[in-house]
Amino acid sequence: MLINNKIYLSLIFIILFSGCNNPDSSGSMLTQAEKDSAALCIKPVPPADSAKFISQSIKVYGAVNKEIELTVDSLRKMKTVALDSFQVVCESGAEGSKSMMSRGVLLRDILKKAGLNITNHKDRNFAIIARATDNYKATFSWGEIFNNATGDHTIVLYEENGKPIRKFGEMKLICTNDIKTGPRQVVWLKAIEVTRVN
Ligand SMILES: Nc1nc2c(c(=O)[nH]1)N[C@H]1C(S)=C(S)[C@@H](COP(=O)(O)O)O[C@H]1N2
Ligand SMILES: [Mo]
Repeated sequence: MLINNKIYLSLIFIILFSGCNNPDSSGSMLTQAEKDSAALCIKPVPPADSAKFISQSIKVYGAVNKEIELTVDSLRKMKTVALDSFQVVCESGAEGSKSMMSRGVLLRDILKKAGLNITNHKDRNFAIIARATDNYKATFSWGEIFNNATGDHTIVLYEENGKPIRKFGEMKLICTNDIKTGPRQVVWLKAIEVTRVN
């Protein structure tokens, strides 16, 4: 009986811990090349294809009073903010790109222009989703943008190193006070969606 119990316990241990050293125990069958490419922060795009990711305007839509579409030209006409330098750091800790002399418009001012569709004093649970042409996205909340310092640090850029953003343009969104700035940098920005959280 004692031996049987030991065998039984051993079996349970084997079943529970057999997946520990194998990150692919979920059954996915990725090749090494696919794993390497998934680990890259931005998929490398051949120059011939990069043009199709570039967005020339951003739509602001969803729970807003007025849907708007902004271009680099319309951003230039708004109140702009300048940034001396900005370092991208991936969630992994790896250093990404560094840029100097950037210029853009606060996401808060863009949202004010469209106007959040607020119906009463307690109606302030909105998710704000920055969307890119490659389906990359980052999320913000009403509280962060309108009632927290993050609102002063979330910018839609149209200029980097004193020049228009080309390869990853024409506009990108950044949040300079994130701990790791990579995750909420959205290059190839194409839309700002406002969703009321019900
Ligand atoms: N549109 C888009 N934006 C993106 C990504 C992406 O794949 N697509 N990758 C993100 C990740 S994971 C990181 S770390 C940074 C890398 O930015 P960098 O190339 O400027 O260093 O961009 C972020 N923005
Ligand atoms: Mo990343």
